[in-house]
Amino acid sequence: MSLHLELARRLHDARTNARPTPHLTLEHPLTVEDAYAVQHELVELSKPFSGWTMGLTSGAKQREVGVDSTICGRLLAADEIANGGTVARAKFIHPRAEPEIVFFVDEPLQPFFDLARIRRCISHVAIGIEVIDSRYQDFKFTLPDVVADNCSAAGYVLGDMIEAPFEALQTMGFWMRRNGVVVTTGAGAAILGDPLRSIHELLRLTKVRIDRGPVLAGAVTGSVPFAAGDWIEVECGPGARASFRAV
Ligand code: OOG
Ligand code: MG
Repeated sequence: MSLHLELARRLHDARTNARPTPHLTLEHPLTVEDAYAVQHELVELSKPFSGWTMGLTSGAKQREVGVDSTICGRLLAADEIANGGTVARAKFIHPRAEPEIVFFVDEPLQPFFDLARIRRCISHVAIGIEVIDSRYQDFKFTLPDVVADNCSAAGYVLGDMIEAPFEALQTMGFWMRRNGVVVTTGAGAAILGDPLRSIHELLRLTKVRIDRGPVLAGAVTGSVPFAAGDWIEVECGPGARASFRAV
């Protein structure tokens, strides 16, 4: 078995059994390229995919985890949580929720596209929530570790459509409530100055054609932990919402 597959199996087991594992670079000096190869093997073990997730596209997130590069991973169909639905806390190790902007791609994006071309391939934008759950002990990792771990992706809610022009996303306010209390706030421009740039970044990182599906642009604010019984809701200026309850 290749080392990449062996490490992917270790992460897959940690995910399936909700039991953390020490981060990989403690034992293996992985490059970022190796890490994407591990991620590839990992997501192949958990197919089908439903889209993409961008990570660490805001300063708030980069500071939270102490890694200052953008990263990308795959959304897994099995990880979707219905908007307004429930998810079992026991599925996760140490889950956290974060507010996301979701771009729906419905015409193929090519790696060389500029922002204007990218915009024409997006049918609509929605608000969303991502559940992140690092498979590593204490949520501690380096850049290659988090890439290998599919960017801590563990769940996502696709929420209401955001009815506003693309330009309005930059100054739009986003907030998240836990049990009705506002716990984080931010503006769309926290994501690379303009959330649409996150798609440009995705194309730069993957260098592949992206046909369709939702792309999470990366959290607008830092993440917050949640426990069984907690109700998490995100909302933005035009009133679009997404929520779930942990049970
Ligand atoms: C990495 C995942 C980051 C985002 O939106 O920035 C991410 C982590 O925080 O564990 O999903
Ligand atoms: Mg995220």
